[in-house]
Amino acid sequence: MKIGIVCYPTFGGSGVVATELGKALAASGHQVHFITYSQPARLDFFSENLYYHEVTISKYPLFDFPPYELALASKLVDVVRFEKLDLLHVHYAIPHASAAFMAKQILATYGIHIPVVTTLHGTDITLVGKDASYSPVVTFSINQSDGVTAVSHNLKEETLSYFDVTREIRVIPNFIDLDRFSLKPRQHFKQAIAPGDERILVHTSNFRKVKRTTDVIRIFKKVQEKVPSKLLMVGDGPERTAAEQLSRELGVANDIRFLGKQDAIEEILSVSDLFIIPSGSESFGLAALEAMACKVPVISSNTGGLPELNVNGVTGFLSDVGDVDSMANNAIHILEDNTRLEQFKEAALERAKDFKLANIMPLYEQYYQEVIDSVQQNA
Ligand code: GMT
Repeated sequence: MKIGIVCYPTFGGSGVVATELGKALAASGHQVHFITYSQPARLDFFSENLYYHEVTISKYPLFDFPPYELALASKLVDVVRFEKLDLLHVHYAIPHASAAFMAKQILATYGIHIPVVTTLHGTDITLVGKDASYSPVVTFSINQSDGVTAVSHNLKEETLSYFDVTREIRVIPNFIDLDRFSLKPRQHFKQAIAPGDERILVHTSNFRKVKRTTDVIRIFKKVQEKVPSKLLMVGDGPERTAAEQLSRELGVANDIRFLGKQDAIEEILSVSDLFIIPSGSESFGLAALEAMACKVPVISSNTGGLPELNVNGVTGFLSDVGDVDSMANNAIHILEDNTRLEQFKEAALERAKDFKLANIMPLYEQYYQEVIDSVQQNA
């Protein structure tokens, strides 16, 4: 198949899923065309089946707000026509699904009926999408897509409850490349972080409010009172300053390392004992899956799609959003006993295997074919 992929090219979860999916599809023989405003972060090598088309936006002085959606729609028309694509797969509804709709209408005037699949990732529905300033467009463009996927059953239900969606939504969860995300021997790094053989807790995110990064610091403070430990905070974003400030106020700053944005997350996860993700909302929790693939159990909130990944009492524990005491007690329960910690680590890896790339990519391929067949029948 010749597949066009539209995504945010930055480090966010939706861009990572889109890029990894495109790379895997290309490796299995499909021709994949990425169409974005800059080179996706993880698209950093040459492959004969991978193409990149940059969307350039005119900076005409009249435009206080350059119309990215129009530039994207024009680029989609161009790439579909000249590369003869079979399907467009857009990740994150805003503004990709509506740009794809516009491109689809224009292409129809050339007699081309391009199937469009939209994947909903979470904040495009739970935060931004349901905002009144976007919701009519989000509803319309979901319904006008030829296929719609959501990354968890919970996100599917949320979408159906927020929007008047008539289109069937297929659940295809996030996936993990176990070749990249696996436990690597990094004893020297572990020794440098925890010279007294302390336990290592880790949190990775974009430090947005929804991630509740200050809860991570509060949980760590309580854990540290019972189990000698260190905390690695990976990523950057608006809440980082508040988290750093709180760690000073609570007197735990010397045991926390803020590492900023890191590419080789798997190296950091490889030295970690416990992953903390207390999010206020999380459609799937790709960061938790990455941790589990590196044998790191998960302390999470019980919101969104997290219960579909983290098995309570087996791969980690689930608590109500904001229940820092429960999360800390669960973390202590796992960390205070070597045998128990090892059981949780093994179980985390076993669960992660359910989401391995080889299991999930065929679900997309099969869905693409269904959507292409149905568009052809109706053309
Ligand atoms: O987590 C973020 O804020 C980034 C966000 C994104 O759209 O890039 O991630 C969302 O999509 C990921 C991939 O499908 C999911 O694993 C994340 O759970 C989801 N984030 C939220 O729902 C907050």
